[in-house]
Amino acid sequence: MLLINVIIRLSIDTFFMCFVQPLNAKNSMDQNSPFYQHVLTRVIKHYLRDLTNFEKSNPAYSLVSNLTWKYFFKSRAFIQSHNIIELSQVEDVNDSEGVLITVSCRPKIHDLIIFYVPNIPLFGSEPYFYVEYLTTLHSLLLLQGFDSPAIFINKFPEICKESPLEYCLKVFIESLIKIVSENPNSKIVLMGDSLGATLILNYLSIKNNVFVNDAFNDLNNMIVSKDNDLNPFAVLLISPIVNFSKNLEDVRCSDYLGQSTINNYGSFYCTDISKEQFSASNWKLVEMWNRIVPNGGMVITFGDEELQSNEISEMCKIAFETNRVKIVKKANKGHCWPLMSFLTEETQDEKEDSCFLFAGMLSRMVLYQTENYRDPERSHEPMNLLTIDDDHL
Ligand SMILES: *[C@@H]1O[C@H](CO)[C@@H](O)[C@H](O)[C@H]1NC(C)=O
Ligand SMILES: *[C@@H]1O[C@H](CO)[C@@H](O)[C@H](O)[C@H]1NC(C)=O
Ligand SMILES: CC(=O)N[C@H]1CO[C@H](CO)[C@@H](O)[C@@H]1O
Repeated sequence: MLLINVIIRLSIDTFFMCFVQPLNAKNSMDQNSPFYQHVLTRVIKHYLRDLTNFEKSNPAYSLVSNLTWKYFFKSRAFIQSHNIIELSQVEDVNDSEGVLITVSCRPKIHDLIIFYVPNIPLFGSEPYFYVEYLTTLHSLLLLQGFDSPAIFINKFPEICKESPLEYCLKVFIESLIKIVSENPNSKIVLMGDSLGATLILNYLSIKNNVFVNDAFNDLNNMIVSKDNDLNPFAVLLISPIVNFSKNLEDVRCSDYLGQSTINNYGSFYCTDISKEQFSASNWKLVEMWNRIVPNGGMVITFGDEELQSNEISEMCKIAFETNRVKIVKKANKGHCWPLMSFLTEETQDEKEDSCFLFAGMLSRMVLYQTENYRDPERSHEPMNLLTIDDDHL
């Protein structure tokens, strides 16, 4: 029923936009994307006003509901005869709550585990949104030479949608401790989008004592009291939100994530938005980033049309000086472009482009550090998936 609502909504919006907004008047982001993307961003923008009201009876709920995405995933996988994803298997896990993607026919010892932190206010409690995208990435990791990669999507309780950073971090750290202690020899990569990416940055700054702050001491004790090394090997961030300062004038931005949504995020996520530890765009010292960026490196990707594009650029310039950060700035794209492209591009190649890119980067960052790859009996050599001629960016 909810799904039908959205479909009706989508078609009404499409109908209106065909009249109200002629194609040649679209902004550069929409001109360079399929029409679907134009429609989807308009619908998301409309519903983001309801952000804190995603009750199950709200039609907007079906946009995020894991039931919707589970159904989409199953039917699309069937239509495509499980093409390339046939080796990846998806299961719900109960002890550290979330969804786990693994390989059915490979050893239980994972050489690589991607710990995915969802965009908490939207999809934190509905992890199925990410399953299709991450399953595609997972199968490409297999082709890139990983022996038994796994991807864990962390599920956050509903209450986290409107909880401060500290509470979300607690959920995150509890799951991370479980994953790390169950897989002591795996290389852990933290990956997240939007507010999830922000949470990862905040986590790394607290873990590495970048700020001295009483409120964080409890969390720090929790991290330190465990024997496990909870520093990830590497990090991959998609469009982190880096500035929570309120801007009262409504900045004009063609992207779906606008200032009012960020104000909204900030009002529950930050106990005090003026404090510098919440907004990574205020972290101006290379010394800070030297502590934050893990040894294996950090990839930061964003679109040049998103609201905080300049702030992320400036932040990246400082982080770049650590020599361990790679920046991927995509032209004519908005907030979380890999996911938006995946949902709306028409050809399979274009949809999966970001998965190819990320799988290639992860293999360059991590593969040589895994034992299986160096072992003559167990190694799977990478296939060269990226060709120089393809224009990936
Ligand atoms: C997880 O919990 C659900 C319902 O509580 C149950 O049906 C399922 O068997 C459990 N899965 C595992 C692996 O324990
Ligand atoms: C953060 O946003 C505020 C309001 O838009 C702006 O005044 C400030 O310069 C921004 N901070 C940085 C570091 O870009
Ligand atoms: C993994 C997960 O969160 N599953 C939930 C998806 O949504 C349905 C309906 O809301 C729940 O019953 C599942 O537990």
